[in-house]
Amino acid sequence: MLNRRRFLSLGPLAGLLPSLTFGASTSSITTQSASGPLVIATWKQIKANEAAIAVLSKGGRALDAVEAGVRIPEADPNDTSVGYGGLPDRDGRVTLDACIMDEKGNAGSVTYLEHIMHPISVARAVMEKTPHVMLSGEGALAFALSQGFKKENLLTKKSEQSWREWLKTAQYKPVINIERHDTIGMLAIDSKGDISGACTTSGLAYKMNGRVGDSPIIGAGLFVDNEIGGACATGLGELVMRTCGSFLVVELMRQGRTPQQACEEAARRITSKQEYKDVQVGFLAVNKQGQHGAYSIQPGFNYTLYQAQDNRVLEAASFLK
Ligand code: SD4
Repeated sequence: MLNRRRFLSLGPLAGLLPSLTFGASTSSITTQSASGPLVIATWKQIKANEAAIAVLSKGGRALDAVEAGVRIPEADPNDTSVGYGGLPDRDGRVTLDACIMDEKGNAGSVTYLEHIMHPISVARAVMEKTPHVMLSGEGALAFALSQGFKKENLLTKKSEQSWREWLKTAQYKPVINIERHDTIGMLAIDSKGDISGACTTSGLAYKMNGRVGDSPIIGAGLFVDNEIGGACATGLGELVMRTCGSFLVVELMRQGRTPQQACEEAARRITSKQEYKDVQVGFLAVNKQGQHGAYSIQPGFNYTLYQAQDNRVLEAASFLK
C-alpha cells in the first residue's frame, strides 16, 4: 500500500499519480499576505487566543498556533464542553471529538476518543503520521497510546455530579446557549498569511453513547482552504453536519462573499430547512485578506478575536433577535 510518505518519496514520479495522494495536497500556497497575525475562536477564549498569539508573535506557524490555543480549554477542568472536565454522554463516558487542518489542505481528526486530554494533538498526529484523515474510538485511543499520549480519567468530580443529577430525570433536550456551549473552533493566520484551523469538543452533554457531532468532521465543524480562508462552527452539530456548514462558508467566500455574508448564508441554509427555534449554531470565518465574519441563529454567540494587537470578546450578529 502506498502511504503518504512513500508517495512523497517517489519524487518526480509522484506527479504521474495524482489520484493516489490520499487527498493531501503537497504544495503550499505561498501567497504573501498582510492579513496576519490573526486569531479567532468561538466563545470567550481569551487565554486560548493568548496561547495562539504567543506562537504567532514569534513568527510561528498558524498550525502550531491553533494547536497550542485549543489545548488551553482541553486541559481546563472548568470547561465542561471540551477535553478534561467535559460533560459525559448518558452512560457517563467522556468521549472527545477534534480535528485540525493546515495551510496545505492536510487534515486530521479523531472521534469518540476516550481518556486522552488533548485530542487535538492526536488529530494532528493522525494528519502527520498516518496515511489517514480520521481515527475513531478504540483505534484512535490505541494510536494515541502508541504515540506516547497518557491515558487519564477525564471525568471530574463536578462533571460526574452533574451527570448523576441529570440521570434523575434523564431528559435530553439541547437548548440554545444555556448549556455552556464552549466547544472551541479556532482559526489563525500567521505572518506569512497562511491559514490553519482546529476544533475540539466533548460534544453535547448526555448525548447517546456513540454519537459524533460536527466538530471532528472536515467540512462541518471546520474547513480551511489556504487560497480562500477558513471557517468553523459551534452549537448543535446535527444542524451543521446536514449542511456541511464550514465547507459551505468557505465555498461561499470563494464565490465572492465576504466572511460575514458567507456565515449569514450558511446560517440561512439551516434556518430555511431545519427546525432551529430552540437551538443554537454559530459560524466564524476569516478570509485571506484578514477580514472576519461571525453569525449565529440565536442571540448570545460570542467569539474572541485577536487582530492588530488587540485580543477581545465580541458579540456576533444573529438571525433571531
Ligand atoms: C457538537 N458542535 O458536538 C458540538 C457542540 C458544541 O459548544 O459546539 N458545543 O455538536
